[in-house]
Amino acid sequence: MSGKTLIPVLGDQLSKNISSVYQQNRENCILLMMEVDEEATYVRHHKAKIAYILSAMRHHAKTLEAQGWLVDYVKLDDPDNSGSFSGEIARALERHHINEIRITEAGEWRIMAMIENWEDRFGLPVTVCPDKRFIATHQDFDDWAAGKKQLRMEFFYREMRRKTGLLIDQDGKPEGDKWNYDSANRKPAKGKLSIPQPIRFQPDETTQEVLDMVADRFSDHPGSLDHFHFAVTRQDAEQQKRKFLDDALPRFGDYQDALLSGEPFLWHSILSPYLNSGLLDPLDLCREVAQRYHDQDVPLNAAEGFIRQIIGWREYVRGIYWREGPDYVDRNHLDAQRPLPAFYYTGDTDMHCMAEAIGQTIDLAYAHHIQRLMITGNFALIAGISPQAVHQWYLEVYADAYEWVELPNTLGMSQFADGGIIASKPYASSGNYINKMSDYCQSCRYDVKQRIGEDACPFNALYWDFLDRNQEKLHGNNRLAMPYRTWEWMESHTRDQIRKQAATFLDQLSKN
Ligand code: FAD
Ligand code: DLZ
Ligand code: SF4
Repeated sequence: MSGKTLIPVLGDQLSKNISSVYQQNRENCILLMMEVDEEATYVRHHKAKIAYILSAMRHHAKTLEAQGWLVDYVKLDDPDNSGSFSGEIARALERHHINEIRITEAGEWRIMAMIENWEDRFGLPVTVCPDKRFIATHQDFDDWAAGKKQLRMEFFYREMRRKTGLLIDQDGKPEGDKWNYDSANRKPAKGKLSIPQPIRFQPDETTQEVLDMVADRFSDHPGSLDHFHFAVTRQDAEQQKRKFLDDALPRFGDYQDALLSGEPFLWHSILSPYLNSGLLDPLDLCREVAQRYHDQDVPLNAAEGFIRQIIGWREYVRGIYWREGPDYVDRNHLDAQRPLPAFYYTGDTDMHCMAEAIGQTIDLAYAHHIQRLMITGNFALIAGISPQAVHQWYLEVYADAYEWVELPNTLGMSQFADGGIIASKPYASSGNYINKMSDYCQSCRYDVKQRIGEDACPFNALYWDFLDRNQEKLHGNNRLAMPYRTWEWMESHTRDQIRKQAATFLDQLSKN
């Protein structure tokens, strides 16, 4: 009797036509879905992130079964569960007569290394299929990058616009004659505004079972389950998508960089967990956004701004992740060594901006881009926290975090630890920027206008101290010429006071 094909379907491969399964014969295949301890604990993922992934996996398995696939589903609390993907493949090979393994490439170097072992370990042919959910293949990205001194997202993005035809007019030019409307995307959210709220989905029986199991098994992991709100099925994710397109997209462009107390979502889509695990398709979503523009439902700065995030940034960071290799994670250009302060897990700090961003992260496993970049990321950067510690935190706490997308954003864009492959200058700022873009400073115990003294906003002294500490590596950066000139123009005793202020704060931070 000839054997079957074993197709492991990983937790972020929940797409309708995942390449490993696409056009396979249902009779000849066994789809293996594995809940394993190793994936939940290689870093201590937020409880809600684990619950989201496991519940989405369970719902997806039911859909696949209803379509006639044979699904072998291993639950986390199965007493024989070996705890790892490789261990579960070994067990599945004992249960079934298998003559080959087929899998879509994984989203992490760690898992790819594991898969590369399988042929030797199991003595079976292993086919690794390319992940077709992205617009650029690895080859496309490498071809684009070849020979370039700088890999700027903007130029890659234009290639992706041309490749997809999104917001390209009949003459092959960008809609509105401009590629990028970023400068029209920087309004602070001030004045009377009606902010749309995403749908909060109530847990069904399957989700409740998972929530109970996660609460029980991962009680020492960060985060709360009390506010669990995720869609866990394709239908619900589609519903959330429509809500975003109708209510938030029209103003997404204007307020993309805004920050507001007590408003975790603003005009963002909250769709990243669904895009990254496969419940939503990125290109379909962008086509719908472009259609809304063509139907004159949304302005060009909104449609372009949104599409840029997906076919630009999202594709670009993936390209960088795979191009830079498995040791990208170890880079530390600025040699930052400080441990992550404990308040990153509690939000217990007097810095109101940090308390807001971290507090909602603990509650919701979500923060929007500017909170990640200009609040928690900016603070870690100017305080000299180890980029590896910062990376681990971001990978743990966000429901959308998988290494291919999280690492380049954290280590590259936010911490400048790759020396400028992604960002042309460090995203470092004083309290001034935060005050301009948010209302946070109005209810903070610190004074954003002060640099020195008990009440001075910590971001101020830390910002200048960061530039001072890293002169050797950053002084030659043209984009920092202005701030360095300002620093040099300051009286020498002012500079000393700033250094002292920063040192006292950092000293205190280490004791927390
Ligand atoms: P929206 O603002 O509505 O944007 C729409 C979509 O665009 C997002 O859903 C996402 O798919 C995509 N997108 C936007 N910005 C980026 C970007 N810089 N890189 C990749 N995709 C982008 N995004 C993740 O998906 N996973 C991560 O682990 C992650 N870690 C990050 C860590 C740091 C330090 C920073 C600065 C950014 C990180 N991002 C990450 C990017 C971005 O912050 C999130 O994609 C976004 O906040 C998700 O919320 P949203 O769906 O409401 O996004
Ligand atoms: C993140 C995660 C978690 C917490 N648990 C599982 C799991 O039990 N089973 C599974 O297939 N996937 C899980 N994942 C997602 C994987 O870590 C992800 O598929 C890999 O990191 C590849 O990107
Ligand atoms: Fe943050 Fe400083 Fe503003 Fe306080 S004053 S909210 S610490 S930027």
